[in-house]
Amino acid sequence: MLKDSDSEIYSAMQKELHRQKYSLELIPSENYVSTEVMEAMGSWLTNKYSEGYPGKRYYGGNEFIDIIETIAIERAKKLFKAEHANVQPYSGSPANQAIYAALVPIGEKVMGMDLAHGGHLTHGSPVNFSGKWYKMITYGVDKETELIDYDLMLKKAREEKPKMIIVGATAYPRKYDFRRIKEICDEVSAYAFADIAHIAGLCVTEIHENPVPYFDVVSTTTHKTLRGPRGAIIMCKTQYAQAIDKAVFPGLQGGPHDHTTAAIAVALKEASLPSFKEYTKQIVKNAQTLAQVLMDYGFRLVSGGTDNHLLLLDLQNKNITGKEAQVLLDSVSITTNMNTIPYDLRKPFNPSGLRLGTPALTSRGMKESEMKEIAGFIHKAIENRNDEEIKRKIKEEVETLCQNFMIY
Ligand code: DSN
Repeated sequence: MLKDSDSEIYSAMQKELHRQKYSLELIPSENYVSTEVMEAMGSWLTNKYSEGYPGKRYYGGNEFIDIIETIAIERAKKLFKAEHANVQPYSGSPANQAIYAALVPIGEKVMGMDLAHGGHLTHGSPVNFSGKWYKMITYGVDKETELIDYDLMLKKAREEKPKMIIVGATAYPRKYDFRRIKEICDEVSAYAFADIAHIAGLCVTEIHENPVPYFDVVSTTTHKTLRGPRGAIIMCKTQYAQAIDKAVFPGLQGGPHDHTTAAIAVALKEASLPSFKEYTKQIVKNAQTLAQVLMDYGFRLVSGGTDNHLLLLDLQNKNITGKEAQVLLDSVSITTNMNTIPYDLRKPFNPSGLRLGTPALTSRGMKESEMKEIAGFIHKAIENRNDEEIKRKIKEEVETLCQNFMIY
């Protein structure tokens, strides 16, 4: 047993389990997977090498891995209505890198959402491969509405003629107009690429539109609203299937992580059940309740609310930075993450914003009344940030709430 053979790792794992059980997990990109997903993940499948694809491997002994990967592919295709699916990318960034590698020669122009407006590192940040290897054109949100400025996107696309346009973000609380983006891509003959990592669970349950059937290529991680293991899937039109598969293996990766593939398959089955639709509906109801009550307490939300699983607080009127708020909330067992807000005057390591999300709390079974209570904890902690006694009481109340919605 690990407990006996490696007490250092065992002890840290137990402490992390305790933290996950007794804190309120509000990071929008995190979730709690089912014990069945963990059973597949923590299994002997980690022992196998399977370079290649089902039926075409470079190692013997893959007859059962082929069954598992084929099931994962078929489930992804059915759930997302995809013509082709590749379930091998190790995570979201490698998946996105494979898409660039498959479709756009290095040095060409690609358009993505500005990181400072909610985009992802791989959508063109200068410190990432995307910004280093490609000529990145950015679009962002309008300063007043804080919604994506599609007119500016069209104008820039006409002027710059990028080879690919990426839609998707890590801190955008609103729906995307996928149809409009596809029209812009078509007008300038750019590949339409949607990175739906954050909202995949909402797309498969049609709470948000699913772009997979008509976009050229779509990537998603599997561990956010989709509630699977850490991993990724690329889906594309049949005409790009060979290029995408070659870019993943042998282009960028070696052997797939077969234990992850099995866990993805398990999560995809769970996501096809009617209960998953109820779950994703509740994620959004919870986010909207949290948003409304925080606004009632005087918090300013970027774009004035949310359509999805996340909210972005602008803390400037609360006289606290994102980093200070994150540390403060950590001290009362509420886990969040600091984030820049559009047009932020502060730097990313101590920005003006705080990003909150409801997928993990919703997995615990929490509903609107708990969201109201949690908004109250956040408000009280920020208002009484220097009062140790009040913070101690909030932490106790948080732990009692967690106790009533136990995981694992
Ligand atoms: N790091 C992820 C997030 O937290 O949103 C995006 O990849």
